[in-house]
Amino acid sequence: MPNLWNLHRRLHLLLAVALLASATAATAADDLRPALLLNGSRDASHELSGRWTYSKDYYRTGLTDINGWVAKSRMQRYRDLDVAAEEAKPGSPVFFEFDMDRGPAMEIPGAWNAATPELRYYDGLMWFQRKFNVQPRPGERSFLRFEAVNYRAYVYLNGKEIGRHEGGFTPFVLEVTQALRSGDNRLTVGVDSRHDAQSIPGEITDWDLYGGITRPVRLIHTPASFIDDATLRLTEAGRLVGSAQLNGAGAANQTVTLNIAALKLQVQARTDAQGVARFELPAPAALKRWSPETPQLYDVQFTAGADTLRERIGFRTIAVKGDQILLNGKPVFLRGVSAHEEELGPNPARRMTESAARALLTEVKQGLGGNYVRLSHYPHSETMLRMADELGLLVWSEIPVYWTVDWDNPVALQKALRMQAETIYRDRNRAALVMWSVGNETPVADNRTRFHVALAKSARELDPGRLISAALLVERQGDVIRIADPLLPHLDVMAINTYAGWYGDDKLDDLKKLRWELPTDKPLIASEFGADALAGEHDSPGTSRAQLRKWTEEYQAAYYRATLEMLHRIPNLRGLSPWVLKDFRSPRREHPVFQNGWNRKGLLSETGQRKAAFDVIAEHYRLLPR
Ligand code: GCB
Repeated sequence: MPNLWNLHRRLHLLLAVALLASATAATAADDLRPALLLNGSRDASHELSGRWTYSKDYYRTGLTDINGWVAKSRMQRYRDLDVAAEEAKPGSPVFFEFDMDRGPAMEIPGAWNAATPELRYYDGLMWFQRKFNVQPRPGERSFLRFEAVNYRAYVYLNGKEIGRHEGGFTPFVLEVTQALRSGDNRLTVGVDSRHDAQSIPGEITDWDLYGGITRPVRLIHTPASFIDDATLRLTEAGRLVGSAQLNGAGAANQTVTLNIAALKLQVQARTDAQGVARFELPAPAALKRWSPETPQLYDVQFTAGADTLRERIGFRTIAVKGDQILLNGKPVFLRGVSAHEEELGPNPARRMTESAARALLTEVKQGLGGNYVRLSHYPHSETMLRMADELGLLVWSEIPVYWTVDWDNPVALQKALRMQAETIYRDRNRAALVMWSVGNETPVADNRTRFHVALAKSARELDPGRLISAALLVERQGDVIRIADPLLPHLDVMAINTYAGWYGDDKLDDLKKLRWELPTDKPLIASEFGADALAGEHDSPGTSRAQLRKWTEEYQAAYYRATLEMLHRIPNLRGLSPWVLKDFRSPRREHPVFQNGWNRKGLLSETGQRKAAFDVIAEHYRLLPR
């Protein structure tokens, strides 16, 4: 028999290589820009927060029937109909196995996992419905902007499908001008939280599932032609460079006015055939640069015809020179901490309100005396980024290319590239954001390196003003630790995660012996190091370091003292982000006494109680030379 299997494999491989080539080619193209952004604040926008009804759909029968056929009409949760009224009709032949109007309700935005105990570990498809009443004005266009739906979204308005999105942490915009009714409207969203081998992230992480509509949903009205997005940044050469993208039939050959009232700056530019107006001008002498010490933001206004887009933008430069990170031309040491997107409290729902973001970042800024936060392991909410801008905290941001991804799969690469582009277009006006990370702890291999290199290249192309990093795995031989990673030449800043003294057999006293033999031609950040402690769990006073027990606050504090001492022997160490600010939910963590579903490496407990290690870090940052 001919070796059909081999032939099949070879064809498959050829196809994969071809697809990979086309996916990588796409990195160079403008087509990574989402078709619609609707960034910035706008007057004509309504938040659709509040109570949404929901219906679980574990077998996905509202989406497809067996064999992938279209779902049975009695299962289609998105139908635009009053089920109760239909059922009340005498002799009606129809019957339904759902009723979105009479279903239970939960607060949106917010993950379902925190809504009821029954939904704590629900992982699958869930339908949501929100009714609203609007009177759109003639001639205007209408859009729905979702800040985040985890992980896949199927959106229907008044019974019509209007779009889909994959990726749990980035915004998407759908035009609803045609589907919207004057008066009552029925918005239905199917949310599928399930991950698979091709999703980003994959199936296993170390954080909560947090399915649902986790960030705000807005209905936005615009004139027929409008400013979809605008950006402005300070270059190293001291110039303000930016652009505005118009959308609509009248987008070409339009005047766009850029105005910064506080700087008495007003300039105009005309859009090209694609609706893009470009600005470049010397920065005014009066411009005050943004920094953690002086987080100066300006009200920047872009106007085109009847439309105005407002942004709060800070101006600063960030660069690497030799083994230094330079902020506004001066060396900076990043005194930080890593954080998940999870609010303080006993039952977080990843509902990052302004006050929740302020509470967390104030602990970083005031509590720890920090100037930096690693927002891990996925793009955090827009609220968080704006809060970092306002409070003055430098930010590392990353997409969840974490542990393991289907490296050889061009579709997975394309997803990651899109996700990264969606994040860059969303956040490129945030002065706080200085660094994109292209991966976290991914085992070195050719296919994985190719994947990361494609991400690094794309980030540089889309956003030339920021630094590129990745949290790398290290190699250990005896007491010597090295990085042997071909990704290094593609990074501006190296970053390493280390848990010696927590995972593995090292005692805290052993950390003294460890030798870090790392390249010294670039800055290095210790992007993670940490140990678990249950707040309130103590060793008896006077216990020697060698006798401390894991899980106690004393062990965690001693771990940090020993690790900080070790890390400061690395000559090009330029930043620290211990793992992690706060205890966070993780289904991986089920020690029945100390964890119960929580990763306990927080410097704070889940409710915000400071552990002894918090003071160790705060004291360390206070003593570091500025
Ligand atoms: C890591 C991961 C992080 C985990 C952490 C831990 O290396 O990057 O996501 O939560 O270790 O607690 O083990």
